[in-house]
Amino acid sequence: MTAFPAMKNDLLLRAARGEETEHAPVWVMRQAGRYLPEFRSVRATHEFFEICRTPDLATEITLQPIRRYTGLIDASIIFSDILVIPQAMGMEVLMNPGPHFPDPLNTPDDIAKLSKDVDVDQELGYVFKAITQTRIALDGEVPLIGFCGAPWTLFVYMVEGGGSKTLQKSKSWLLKWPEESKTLLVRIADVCVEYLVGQVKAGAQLLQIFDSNAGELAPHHFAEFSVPTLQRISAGVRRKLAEENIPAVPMTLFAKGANHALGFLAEHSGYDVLGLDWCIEPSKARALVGDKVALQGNLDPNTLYGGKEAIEREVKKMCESFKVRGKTKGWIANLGHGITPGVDPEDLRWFFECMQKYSATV
Ligand code: 1CP
Repeated sequence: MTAFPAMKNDLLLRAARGEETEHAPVWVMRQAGRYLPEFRSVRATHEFFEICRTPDLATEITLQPIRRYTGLIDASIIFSDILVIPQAMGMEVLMNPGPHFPDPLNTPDDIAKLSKDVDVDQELGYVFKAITQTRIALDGEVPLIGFCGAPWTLFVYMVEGGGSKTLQKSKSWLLKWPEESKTLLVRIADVCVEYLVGQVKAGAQLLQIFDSNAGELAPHHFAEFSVPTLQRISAGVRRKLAEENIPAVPMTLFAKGANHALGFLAEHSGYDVLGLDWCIEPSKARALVGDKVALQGNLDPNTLYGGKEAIEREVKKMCESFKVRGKTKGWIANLGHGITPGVDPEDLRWFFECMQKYSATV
């Protein structure tokens, strides 16, 4: 493995291990994205997946929020998308402006169209290259997060052919063809494992799995169809890293809308950090998970449209609810979902400033 610059700020990694920190490390999902004029300016002349596939561009965009918010932001996340896995499995994915699959999986017979034995180094080596380059360019300023989509969330895109409000096709799959659905979910999970291990080898220091569609499932369907592959990923990544004598990295699971499962996930999912959406009180979430895991989240992203006073008030409230006896411990501050394109970057700066102030351990 490449020797990387020494870390100057490891708050994220300490919080992920459940430790007490001077203040909560903070980053936001989709922090390199359309709300930033410098992102839109690169996007004006480059296609979305062209940026993902060009390490110099992916590095540049990953660094944009780190440069803009130097000293206020505690993590970077590699610029890419969860849909690079369906691409690696042989599916065509367009972004115009949302994701579109011209040839989605209509019935289990279509599983045969997916590539067998995906060679992740060949198919996704461009992400590994971007990670290594970015880790060097960061020069130890903040840790670098790698990520992938959870099998259930990717299954939905592959079957629906894009974003969907009802998930009618994917739910029909689960009900009509439960065994074939599980076969597909496992196929996706095994690519996720190889992909995440490759990201760690390339320099990723924490891994996040996005199960953005978890909350679309009834609790018993989440338990039957999503949880087994989430566990397969955490166990598989840990085993493979150990086999190759590579130190483990913390793993975060963001199962949006699955707060009903927090207690179970803390005990049995194999993740170090659980991401929260904004629909649960932080203190309630902490009571459910005990000290088994660190927590990440969870300000409603729309708070950033409420003006400075509201942002300060909501941040203060969130900090009071996350703190345990005045101390910030095992908490990574974030929004409860991705930042949206209309946010004023100066309002995000104010969010970061308020976070440093109100999350400080007293
Ligand atoms: O045209 C553009 O520039 C598209 C906007 C965009 C961006 C900035 C897309 C298309 N993807 C991304 C980057 C991205 N996506 C990151 C980069 C790192 C970061 O800064 O956070 C990450 C982590 C993702 C993850 C992702 N992509 C998720 C999971 C997180 C979430 O928000 O729930 C999902 C569901 C996607 C799919 C996707 N990609 C892009 C869009 C617009 C969508 C969602 C569309 C939909 O289904 O409604």
